[in-house]
Amino acid sequence: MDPLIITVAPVGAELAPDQTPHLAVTPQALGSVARKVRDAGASMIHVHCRNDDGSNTHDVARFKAAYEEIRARSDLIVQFSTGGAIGMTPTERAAPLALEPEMATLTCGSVNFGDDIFENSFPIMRGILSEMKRYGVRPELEIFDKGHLSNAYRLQREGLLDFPQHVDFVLGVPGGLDASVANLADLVGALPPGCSWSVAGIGRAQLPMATVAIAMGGHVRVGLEDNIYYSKGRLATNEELVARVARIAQELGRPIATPQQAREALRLAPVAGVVGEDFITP
Ligand code: KMH
Ligand code: ZN
Repeated sequence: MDPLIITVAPVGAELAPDQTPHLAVTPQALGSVARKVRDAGASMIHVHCRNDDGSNTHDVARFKAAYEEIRARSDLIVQFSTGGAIGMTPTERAAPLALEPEMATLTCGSVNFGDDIFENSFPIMRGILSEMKRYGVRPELEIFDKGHLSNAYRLQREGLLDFPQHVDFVLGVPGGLDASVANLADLVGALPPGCSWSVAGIGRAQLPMATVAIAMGGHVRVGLEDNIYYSKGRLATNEELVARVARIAQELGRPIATPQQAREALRLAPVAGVVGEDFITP
């Protein structure tokens, strides 16, 4: 099977600093996480940023500092969030794309999000996609519900998106599609030919979804954005969550992708100044 791409989502926007001591608040802390998860087997990092007080920000200068810290300490594929946090404007959410990260997320539709609504109307999606095109940023399609795939096909018909793409199924958000093997298999079966996919199971669904994806030939996203526990009542670090996925993959005979291998699999251009490293066995 293809080498496993492990994406880490270490920060997110919903986590409060008093929920875990392991939230990377500063760009320096994010750089340190990048190094540790790289050593544990990650090949991509999904980036949200916080202010020093832990509040959410999509400030371009803060993203630039985070990007530089990650790049200085690792060869990970850097993927910015364009989802941001509930309440951010679409313009705010898209602003860091000007830094030309290799990838960024594109959530393919609105979804209930706990008691809130994560708003991704067609005008919002078109606007974010056009900024991605402008800055040469590759999207990762975030699918929280099956209708989001239909929305992606509509964007394709409008000529704004071409396939194949890399797709991330975010399953188990309260308000989105449940994290079940049947739902995951259904979504994978509905993908256009040639798409690669990963799954991000929320909360306690993270580990079973990751394990199933490894066996199915998909890829995996883990990290504190989606789940803060290693086991019931025991808080996790990002590197522990990555290392566990890498160990399970090794037991199942699935090799782990280095960032360079992941770039090749995702057809991303090599990044000037980024030197590939060998995978370090956890
Ligand atoms: N924080 C959520 C509202 C993304 O990063 O693109 C949106 C989110 C998705 O996390
Ligand atoms: Zn995110």
